[in-house]
Amino acid sequence: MKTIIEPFRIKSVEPITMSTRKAREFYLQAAHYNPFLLHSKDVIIDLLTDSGTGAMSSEQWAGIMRGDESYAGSVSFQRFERAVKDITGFKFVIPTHQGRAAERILFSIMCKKGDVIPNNTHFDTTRANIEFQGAEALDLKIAEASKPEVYHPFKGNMDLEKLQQIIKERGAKNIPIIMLTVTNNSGGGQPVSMENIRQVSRLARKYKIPFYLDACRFAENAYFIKLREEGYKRKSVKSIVKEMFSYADGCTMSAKKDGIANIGGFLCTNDEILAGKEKDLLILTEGFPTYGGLAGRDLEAIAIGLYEAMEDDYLKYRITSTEYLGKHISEAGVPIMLPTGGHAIYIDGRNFLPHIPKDQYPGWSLACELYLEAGVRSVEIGSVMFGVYDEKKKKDVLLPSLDLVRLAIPRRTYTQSHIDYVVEAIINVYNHRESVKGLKMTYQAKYRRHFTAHFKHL
Ligand code: P61
Repeated sequence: MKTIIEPFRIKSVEPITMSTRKAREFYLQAAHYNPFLLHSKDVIIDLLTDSGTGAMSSEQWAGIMRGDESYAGSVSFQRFERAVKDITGFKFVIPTHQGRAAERILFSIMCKKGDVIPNNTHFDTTRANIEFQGAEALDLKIAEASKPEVYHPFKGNMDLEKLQQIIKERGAKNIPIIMLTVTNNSGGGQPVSMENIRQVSRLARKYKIPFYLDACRFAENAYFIKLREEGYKRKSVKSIVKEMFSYADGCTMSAKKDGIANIGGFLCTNDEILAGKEKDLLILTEGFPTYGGLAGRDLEAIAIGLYEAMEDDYLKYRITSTEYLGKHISEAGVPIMLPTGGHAIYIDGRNFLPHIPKDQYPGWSLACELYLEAGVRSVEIGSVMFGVYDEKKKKDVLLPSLDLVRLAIPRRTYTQSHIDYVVEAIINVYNHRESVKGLKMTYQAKYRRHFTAHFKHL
């Protein structure tokens, strides 16, 4: 059969409230043209994030009922720990309420002012937690990753020459950790090859620098290795995952992604002394080491979700459905980051709306228009999110090189017809793109302005 179907039946449904364009014009105006400020009930298809928005399976819901809520020594923790150890092979497992809590604990202990931490591309919470310690977060992606139109099977790879150079320039003693984000979220959900993981690990070991994976989308990364890397076609995803983790000394994880849970995360290490320090800090802010800020029921859902995320049929459907969206819009002429990644499609906003100058936020304008057209919520990753505003000059003085619009696909949540609806919406907007207007920012907060900024149409 050529048709790839969702490998599940639907047992419980969550209604979507349909709306008219006129109603959406009212909602968006009330939200000051900021999709983050919309009420979720006013959104038809929500592609803001794939984080914590997945649908749990009947097995996970059964696990929720089994959750042992004991303060200490919970059976649910034992199940969770067993699953994480089995999948990753790490010796010590520390539960956290989500990924950034794992990052905060790790970096508070491992890094100090003046240190540098290389990654393919740091995710924004990772960068923020490193910078909070006074250290430097350095992105060392390969050159192809900055060219949306260029095909490369593993655009998430780290540039090994640059890594070697940084180690020489800065000295291994000032590099407390080397990280790889799998898949590379900021670069479009692009995978990292096993060969690259192996090489980065080899360099890290040579200089005795601990090597960590930001493992949020480990299963999707493993599936790309199976599809695209020589020698892995016949291997199971579970064995590929095991090999990926075997090259690392630890990992941070947001279980809201490939844990297919609504909340949760963890931090792993093979270093007993480090694990002890991490547990001490965990107790201070997250909770006792057998729950780490989570309920026993969450630990159960994660323990089950981590295995479900590695199932072949699920991954085939997941990666194909993301690719399907990318293929259909790019065939209609819509400029996107290629090849399509695991969890999201990134539209090149500046190329989509070339008549809108950079300082009128073409990516943000496109995200707004997509909402008005069909109630589809996406997120701008560009000038509003990363632009640098000068208080004195009263304008943005630094804008990023791309204005991307991310359509992140929640796991097991939407069906083929939902994706077809999104394709139609994007193509409709593309067909009337000349009429889309730019925006002026009328209010911005000092930090992380995209979450609360206000805009008006020009
Ligand atoms: C996302 F706009 N990602 O992609 P936590 N590492 C990586 C992530 O993708 C990630 C985290 C660590 C989100 C959620 C998100 O400003 C934002 O469990 C590769 O969210 O703490 C999260 O994991 C952090 C979106 C987070 C944002 C912060 O949509």
